[in-house]
Amino acid sequence: MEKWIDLRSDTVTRPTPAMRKAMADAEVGDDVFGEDPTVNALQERVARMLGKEAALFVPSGTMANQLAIKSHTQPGDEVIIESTSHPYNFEGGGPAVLSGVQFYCLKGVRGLLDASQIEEGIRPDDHHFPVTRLVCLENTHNRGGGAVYPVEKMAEIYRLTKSKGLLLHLDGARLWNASVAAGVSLHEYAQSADSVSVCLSKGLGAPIGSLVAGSKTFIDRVHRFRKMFGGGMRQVGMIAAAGHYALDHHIERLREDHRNAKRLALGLKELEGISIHPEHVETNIVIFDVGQTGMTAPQLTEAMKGKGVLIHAFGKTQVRLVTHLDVTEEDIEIALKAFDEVLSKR
Ligand code: TLP
Repeated sequence: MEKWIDLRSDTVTRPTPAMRKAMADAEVGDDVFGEDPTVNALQERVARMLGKEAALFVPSGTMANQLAIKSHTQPGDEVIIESTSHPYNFEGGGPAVLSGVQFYCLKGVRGLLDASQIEEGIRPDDHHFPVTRLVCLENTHNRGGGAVYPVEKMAEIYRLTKSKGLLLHLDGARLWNASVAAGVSLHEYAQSADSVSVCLSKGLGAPIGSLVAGSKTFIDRVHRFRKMFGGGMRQVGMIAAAGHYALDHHIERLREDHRNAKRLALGLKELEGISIHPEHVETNIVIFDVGQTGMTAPQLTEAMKGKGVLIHAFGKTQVRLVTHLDVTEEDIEIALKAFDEVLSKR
C-alpha cells in the first residue's frame, strides 16, 4: 500500500520534519537531577497554561493518570469514575496494583457525569465502606466519542468535591481538543480540578510525552512516585522539544481535525446500515455502530484494510475513527469512498 490512511488513533502521528529539527537542536541535561533546561521550560510552560503551581513531564498518559491516582489516595480508598473511562478500562488494572484503590463506576452520557450522580456515589462515613477519596473525569471523553465537558458542568462537580472533602483528577489527554472546540481556555477547565494530566502524543503530534500538573506539594509526591515507577528520564529535552514545538504549532490546527471528523460522520450517515449521530461529533473522534450492516466491526476493519484504510474495532459492532495531523481532507473523501465500496459489496 502506497500510503495508509490511518484512522485508528491520533497516537499514530509521526513527528514532522520541523518537529524533528527542533528535537535535534534541543538543549539537554540530566532530568533526574532536574537539569534539563528544555524539560524545565516545558514543565513551567504547561503549569502556566493550566494555571497550576507546577507540572512534571512523564513518559505517557497512562503513567500520568496512575501517578495522579497514587499521589491522591491511600490503599483501600475508592475512586469515583465513569464506567467507560480510560483509567478504568485501558490502563491494565494499574490502580488496583499500583495504588491499591478500587473504582466506583457510574454510567455517564457519552462519558460525562453529573454532580448529582457523583453525589449519590459518595460513600457514607461508616466503617463498613471504603473511603471515597477521589473523583476522576475525562475531557474530552475517549469512549464517549470525544465528548467535551461543558465547563459549568465541571465547575459544579468540582464544587461538590470541595464541599465533600474529595479530590478531583482530570484526565485531559485531549484537553487541547476540548479547549479548541468549546472556546474555553485550558486554564479555565483546570480551575475545576486539583490535578490535570495532558498528552503531547495525541492530536498535538509529538512522539512521546505527557505532563501532570497541580499544586507544588502534589507534584512533589508525583515526582517521588515517578522515580518509583521507573519514569525518571535523563536527557529527555529532545522529547520535550517536540512538546514545545507542538504547543507552538499544533494547537490551533486541531480545528482541521474536528472539521474532518464531522465530515467523516456526515458521510458515514449516508451509508446504509451505519448507525451514527454526527451531531455528537464535537472533536476528533467518531464512533459508530455497524450492527445493521450485516458485518461485524472486526470484519469491516479487515475489509477496510484491504482498501488501505486502518480503523479500530471497539468491540463486536462498534468502530472508532480518529482524525489527526497525518490525515488530510482528501484522505477523508478517500476513506468515505472505501467505506461505501466495502459496504455496498457485502
Ligand atoms: N488512549 C489510546 C488507547 O489507550 C485507547 C487511544 O488510542 O485513544 N487518557 C485518555 C483519555 C486516552 O485516550 C489515552 C490513550 C490515555 C489516557 C493514555 O495515554 P498513553 O497512550 O500515552 O498512555
